Amino acid sequence: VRPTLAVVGATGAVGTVMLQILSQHADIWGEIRLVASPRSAGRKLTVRGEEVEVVAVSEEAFDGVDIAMFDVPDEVAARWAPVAAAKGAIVVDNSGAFRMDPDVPLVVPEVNPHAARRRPRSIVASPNCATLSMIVAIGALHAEFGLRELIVSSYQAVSGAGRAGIETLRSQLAMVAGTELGTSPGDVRRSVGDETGPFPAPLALNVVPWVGSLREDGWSSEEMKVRDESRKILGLPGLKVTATCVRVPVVTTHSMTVHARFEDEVTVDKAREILATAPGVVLFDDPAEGEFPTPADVVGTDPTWVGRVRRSLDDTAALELFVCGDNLRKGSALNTAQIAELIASEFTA
Ligand code: 2RA
Repeated sequence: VRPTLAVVGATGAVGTVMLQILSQHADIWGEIRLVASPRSAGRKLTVRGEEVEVVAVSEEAFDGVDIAMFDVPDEVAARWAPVAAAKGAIVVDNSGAFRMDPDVPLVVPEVNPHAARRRPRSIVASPNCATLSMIVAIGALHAEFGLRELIVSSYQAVSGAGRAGIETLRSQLAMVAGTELGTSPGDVRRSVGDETGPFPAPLALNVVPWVGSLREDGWSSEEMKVRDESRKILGLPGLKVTATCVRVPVVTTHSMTVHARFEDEVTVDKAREILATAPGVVLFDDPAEGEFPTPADVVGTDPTWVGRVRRSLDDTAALELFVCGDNLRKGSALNTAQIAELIASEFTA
């Protein structure tokens, strides 16, 4: 029997991509039920070429559901995922509500698929999009070389902050287009005024070294997520991780520079061989030909793109990389869908 799937949060930026992915992938599902907040109930969305009416989230909405994919704010997942689990569904949650819960596996199917099988709360979590922009490539290198330390800087797209992020960037770009702005102190800030939307500073013609909320000692929530999630996914509780997360004027696709130090000496040739054959990774790396990943080329694709592979000049056990990944696809909807498909395969095994 084909499992019944619920998509909770189907009307959001990520939910929209989730429906696209469900329509593009092999159809393994029975009924697909679309669940959202009461204000979205009644809307009709298309999935698998059929129009489906959105129902309001409620206990009854989970009757008969085998797997429920959640893409909702943390507090909504915290409230409703246990309800869905109590009704017998296995929840795959894209929010941050349960990622660090020791009874909830944090899963990237290319890296730690086995972890999805132990789920005492019937909840499986999908990582944050910043972590997902690099972890598939890093996981492949770790499997071969044994990772010891990560030092990363992210260049994060505005759609990570949802539709409001996209609208804010587009309106700011319109304000600065055709002007001489970006040449004197504070000129862009004055022009943009309070049109900064979800961001603490203007994004147009700028970069903002802040993503998320303030945590202890000046770290951001995003930087702590990259650190904590990388350790949990790779099963390396003592892994040294330093992240600096920066918002950049890109609509969709996160990028990261990565310094990765391993147990022993590594070679670029071996690293390239691993990356060229790793599932979910595309090696695009020929600077002489101007070939390296950029968000403009990667957006809308599924893989993690890797380029600029170099060995550190001062450490033969370390590599430098540049990675790009679509934060709405592999960074959110695709990874969640892949976990759901992985669990669904248990139904048909
Ligand atoms: C962001 N990773 O980019 C966070 C949440 N999606 O805003």
